[in-house]
Amino acid sequence: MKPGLVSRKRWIVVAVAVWVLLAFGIGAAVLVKTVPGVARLVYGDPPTGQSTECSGVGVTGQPEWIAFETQRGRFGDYEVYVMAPDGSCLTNLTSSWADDVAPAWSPDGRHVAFVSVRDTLSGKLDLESGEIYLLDFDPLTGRAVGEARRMTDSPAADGWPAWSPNGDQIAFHSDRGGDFDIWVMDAAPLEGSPEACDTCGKGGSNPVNLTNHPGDDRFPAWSPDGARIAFASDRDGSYDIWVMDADGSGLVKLTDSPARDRYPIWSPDGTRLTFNTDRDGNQEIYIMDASGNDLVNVTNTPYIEGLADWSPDGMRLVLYSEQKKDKDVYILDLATGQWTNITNSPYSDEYCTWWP
Ligand SMILES: [Ca+2]
Ligand SMILES: [Ca+2]
Ligand SMILES: [Ca+2]
Ligand SMILES: [Ca+2]
Repeated sequence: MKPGLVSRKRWIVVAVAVWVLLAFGIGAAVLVKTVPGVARLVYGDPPTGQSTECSGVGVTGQPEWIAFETQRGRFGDYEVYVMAPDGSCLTNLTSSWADDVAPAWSPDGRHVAFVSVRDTLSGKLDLESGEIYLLDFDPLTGRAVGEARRMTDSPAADGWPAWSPNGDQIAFHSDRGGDFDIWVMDAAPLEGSPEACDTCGKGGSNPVNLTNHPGDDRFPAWSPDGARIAFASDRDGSYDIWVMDADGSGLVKLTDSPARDRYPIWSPDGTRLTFNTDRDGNQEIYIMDASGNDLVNVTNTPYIEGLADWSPDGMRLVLYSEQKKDKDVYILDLATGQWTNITNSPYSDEYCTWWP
């Protein structure tokens, strides 16, 4: 065989190989970009027994959903999941490679605000500063609609979103002022494409610092009538629960304990609050009335309990507890004291919130 022929054949083999590689590479990239199912497999969630027909109907006969953060992402990252109050219809709402945490329902159930570090290098919340994102949700199917879009753009840590009852604003905590304070920003525009939401504004639309105090002010919760915002602050030396009018005036201290009192959440009728405290040696959920009286330890376990949100009828709490090897989400019936583990998973299931 002439040397020239061999080199030409080699050239043809190399050219064909390069073409095949390019074709498959581009094809695969297009598939991943354009086919939602493929994207889910690539970035994806482990099998969860998702149902295709889920109404999420609770005891009220109306749709009810519980959103929570869980460390069951493919890369050991946190995702925001949603489930019906009996633990069925489990669905991954975020499916990102990075940590997605702290979900908050809009009052109409059509949006979930959450905290993510998906636009950072490490994707780990303990290494990066969180931003607040917004995802549309369909309460009739229990599924996310479209892609998440970013609401804040600050080098500071923005977290713990909480909606105003009229859906117009989101309260959050941020250290963008140098230390942690309670801020509010506009929630709108809620509709439109991700491109349209770039006009949401860098740093959120109309951010206002409500506390503006050198103390550590965190974990806002808006009262159901919209008039007040509860939060935790260490301005008197240890974390206590405080409440202020929604414009930042009228500050009142509700608890006074050398322990850490944090994570206040209002009952649906606004007459009571749950909060987390370690005043009894380990973390428990307490309920008090809205003026800070009649404190009751409703968990009273030797285990760690996290924040507790209320069922729509105010008769039960959804909370996370470390009663088993890892954290799970439980329903606690306030009348009977009965606990029901609704995640029962080997993953860390935390930060749960009940809609409506
Ligand atoms: Ca994630
Ligand atoms: Ca502060
Ligand atoms: Ca406990
Ligand atoms: Ca678990």
